[in-house]
Amino acid sequence: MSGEALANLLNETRQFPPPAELAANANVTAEAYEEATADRLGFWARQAERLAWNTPWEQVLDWSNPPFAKWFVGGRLNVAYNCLDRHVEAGRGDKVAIHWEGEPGDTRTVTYADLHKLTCQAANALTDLGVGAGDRVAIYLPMVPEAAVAMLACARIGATHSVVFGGFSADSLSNRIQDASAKVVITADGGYRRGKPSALKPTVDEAVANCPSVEHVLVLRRTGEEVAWTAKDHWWHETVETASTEHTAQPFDAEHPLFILYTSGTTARPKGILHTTGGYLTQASYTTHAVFDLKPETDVYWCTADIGWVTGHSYIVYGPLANGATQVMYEGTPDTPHKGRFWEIVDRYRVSILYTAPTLIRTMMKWGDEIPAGYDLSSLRLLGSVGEPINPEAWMWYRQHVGRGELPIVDTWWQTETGAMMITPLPGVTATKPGSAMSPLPGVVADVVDDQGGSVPNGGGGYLVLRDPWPSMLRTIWGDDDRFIDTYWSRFGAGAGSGDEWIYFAGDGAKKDDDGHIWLLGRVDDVMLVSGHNISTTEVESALVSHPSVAEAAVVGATDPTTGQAIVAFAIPRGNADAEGEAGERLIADLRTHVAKTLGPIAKPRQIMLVPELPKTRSGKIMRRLLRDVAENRSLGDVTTLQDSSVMELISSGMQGGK
Ligand code: 6R9
Repeated sequence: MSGEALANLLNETRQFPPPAELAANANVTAEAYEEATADRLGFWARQAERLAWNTPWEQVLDWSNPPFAKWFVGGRLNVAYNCLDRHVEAGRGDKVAIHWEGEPGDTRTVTYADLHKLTCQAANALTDLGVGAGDRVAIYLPMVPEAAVAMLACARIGATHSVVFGGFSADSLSNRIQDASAKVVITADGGYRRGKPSALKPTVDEAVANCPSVEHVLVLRRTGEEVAWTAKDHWWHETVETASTEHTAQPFDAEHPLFILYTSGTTARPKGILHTTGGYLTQASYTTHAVFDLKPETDVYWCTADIGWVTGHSYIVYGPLANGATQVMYEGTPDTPHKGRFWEIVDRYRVSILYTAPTLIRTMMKWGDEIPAGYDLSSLRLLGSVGEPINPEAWMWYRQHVGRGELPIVDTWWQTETGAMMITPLPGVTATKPGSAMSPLPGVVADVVDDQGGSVPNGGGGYLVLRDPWPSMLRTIWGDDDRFIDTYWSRFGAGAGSGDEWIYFAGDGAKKDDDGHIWLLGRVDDVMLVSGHNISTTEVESALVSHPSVAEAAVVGATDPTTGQAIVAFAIPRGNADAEGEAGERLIADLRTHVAKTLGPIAKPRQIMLVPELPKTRSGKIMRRLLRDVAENRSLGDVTTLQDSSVMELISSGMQGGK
């Protein structure tokens, strides 16, 4: 990264120590770092003891065949037993596992005993349908408790689940079912989105028509809308809810495949990321305990992600349930029926830990400060962020307007591939800096390297890598070991034919500040090369968002005859900003100057467009590739992963209208 561009985020000097009371009672203290440094594998072995094992492991890590890791070799356990039975057996069956709220306002309170019972029934029903250990089951459901039940029932009988986000098309669903040769699909008639029923079953019918591996389809009734029926279909209420509630969980090998999750595929063919049992649950459980400082007796936790993403897997289902947490699950969108819906939910359930995404925080900024101010958010004690780099101004807004100016924020960096959090503050230990994910967790070894794979000094930038295997790492890409090696291990180190060390390439740009803290700079594919300088999209975006009139920004490099690439920015004005007509022109001029002032003249955008929305993936990440197409006057590439396809029409037509 160029010196000029680095200046901005490195100039971010604000720092916030943990609240004294939290630090004094924190689940994890600074000693954890020392312990893990002294004996990394011993540290992870101690975290694995958080779980109930039927057979103890003989070896913590087998790395004799890199990059194929085996953790807790020889150990056996059942994931569903760890998430449900052991809490019920310990007398906590009446504790609320899920406060569920449907989008239309219907609610359910699901205790650990309820969840256990339903999961046993679903496990029996799946077994009756011929599903056994090692079979694959596709799950295509809205955000209802049965989504967690379906996953846990698979885990209980050793079937490998593949959850597909309910917004994906028949084609995407069909490809994923075929890639995994799923035997059963679990779906619903539909779910509620944006104030109306949104059907799922017709998409499944279309997808399954091309999937000979599928023998049965289990259909949950949620909306009550009419559905077409095929010979493969079974109603959930006639199959699961009539099954026996008795089921004894069998232990599986620590390396038994737990789930496949396809990465969103913004660029290439989706990759089926494979996670296994013991290591995955160990790290999901430990990070929930350590990073959220979760106190299962008193906290009410809410992760706003969808179960179709890895965040929903690790931090709605496996991590929180393994810890016996009480959590909120919400079915719908944040602005239905009004823009205060999220804060109303926090208020109603007295949520104490909130885990959400920068895209949502920036959306809330755009909607205006008065909306969260209208609710009682005093139950909150810890805030989390995941999914994209969080711009310092969005971080400050989150702390100020949601966190009363005093709550700690954990900005957690991780990926579908890493399975669980990797780089994040510890809330009782770390003095946080707005915009930085700070440090690798105890037991995790991350670094920033240059083109040659050499570790960069403090103050330098380059590529984020992970140096040692970690328990919840992906084990391979389903059915494609070569692609696994090629994608993640052949850029640096032994996999690239140099050195003995196997180095995992995360695909993200990053830098170390003068204290050695890590700042994420976005996907390396998005880095711009302007007149020979590498400039990160994240830094220019953060500079734009630091302007009081900008809520959200996306920046791309467009081919330019003189500079190689030129910076083209798309900015969403804040709710209160005057951005029409001449005022808009003035704002654009002002923004260009503002970026040049904060980052240096090299980073001044050639062009800035004021737009009402940005193209995002269904998990809320900005799709810069499409904006690059617009900026370079190309026809748009693949838009199937786009959340709202009308956004691109709006942006393209605005673009023709001038600067
Ligand atoms: C958990 C999840 C992974 C990619 C990752 C990075 C971006 C996630 C981030 C972050 C900066 C954070 N990312 N968390 N960037 N700071 N705290 O989102 O998984 O959907 O696989 O995406 O998301 O670019 O490489 P996944």
